[in-house]
Amino acid sequence: MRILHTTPKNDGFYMPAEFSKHYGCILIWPHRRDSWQNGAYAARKAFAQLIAAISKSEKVIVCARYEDYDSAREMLPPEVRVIEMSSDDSWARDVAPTFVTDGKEIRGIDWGFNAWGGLYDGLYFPWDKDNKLAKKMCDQIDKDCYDFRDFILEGGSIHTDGEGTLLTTEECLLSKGRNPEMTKEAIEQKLSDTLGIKKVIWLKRGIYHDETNGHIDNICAFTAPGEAVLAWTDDKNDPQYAISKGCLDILESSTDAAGRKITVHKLPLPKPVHITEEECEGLDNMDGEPTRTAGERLAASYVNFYISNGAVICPQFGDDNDAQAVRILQSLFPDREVIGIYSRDILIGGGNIHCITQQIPYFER
Ligand code: KQY
Repeated sequence: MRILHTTPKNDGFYMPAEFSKHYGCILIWPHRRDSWQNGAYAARKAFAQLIAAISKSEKVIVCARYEDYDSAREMLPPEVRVIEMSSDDSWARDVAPTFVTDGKEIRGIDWGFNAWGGLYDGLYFPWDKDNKLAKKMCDQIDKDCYDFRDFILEGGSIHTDGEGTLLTTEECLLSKGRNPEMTKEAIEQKLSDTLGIKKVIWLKRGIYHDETNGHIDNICAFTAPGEAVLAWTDDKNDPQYAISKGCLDILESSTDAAGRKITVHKLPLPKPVHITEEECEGLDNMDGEPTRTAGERLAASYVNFYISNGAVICPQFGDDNDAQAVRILQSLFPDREVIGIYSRDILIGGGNIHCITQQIPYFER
């Protein structure tokens, strides 16, 4: 594996859309006691269900720590590859490589990772194992790796249409804990050099109370070039209403890199989800860091789905809107089966299905 110090754009590489063909998907077996209840047992069951669904149509690689290897191997289907890899937590979207392609070959990008805000407002310390995972994964799958460790970026903070447009939020990419020395224009230039982006659509904020500083992948996602889903509530008393309305106004007045207007499909939110006392009791304190507080609102959203080659796998919360979310996604992805997975035990960790997956695009060589 080569570590590259050139730019993907100059080398003719760009980030493809998640809905283009994949080679496979990377996940990390959950283990962190302050993220996942009861020694991560419930979360592991939800991860295993998701992994079984993804592995029906693409390869799956699961990273497991030395001490969790047997658990992963026993709970996962035989066709899933389990590799030993250290990590601080289990958010493959944010710590695994972002892949770029020239249409034939793929290469990884190793961004800097600082646990969503470093010492300013990061979510745990230390994060050094997570920060090494992307490069190690490129080595595992024998793909060259671009070194952009001087730029803090998580995969969950960007969505692309594969045709030069990138969606993100100001709340996240302009946050003080990421790249405070960079202007908005300098960040756009970095996204152009690294991902081949020609147009950035900046939404203001992500889902209310999302601890990632408003990752885009919980509020808005491309479903096709020129088409996006947006997390939506009609409840004007919910603080989410003004956030989603602000996003809608920006999306409806934007054009993409190809000059197209964007068709926005509203994806209803579940009713607000709050963590219970009992769930909090299942979380263990680590290194004196606070865990969650009973009654805290969790950032539940159906937008946090994963698009595999054969399916769209969508979070479910036991809410009246679960079926409606599946129906809307099915109408937008007629060639894939939309599968709902009950994911409250993933949500308790602070993210959802998209946050724990990272696609590896298809490659010829
Ligand atoms: O949503 C994500 N991409 C990551 C969430 C991290 C939560 C840590 N508790």
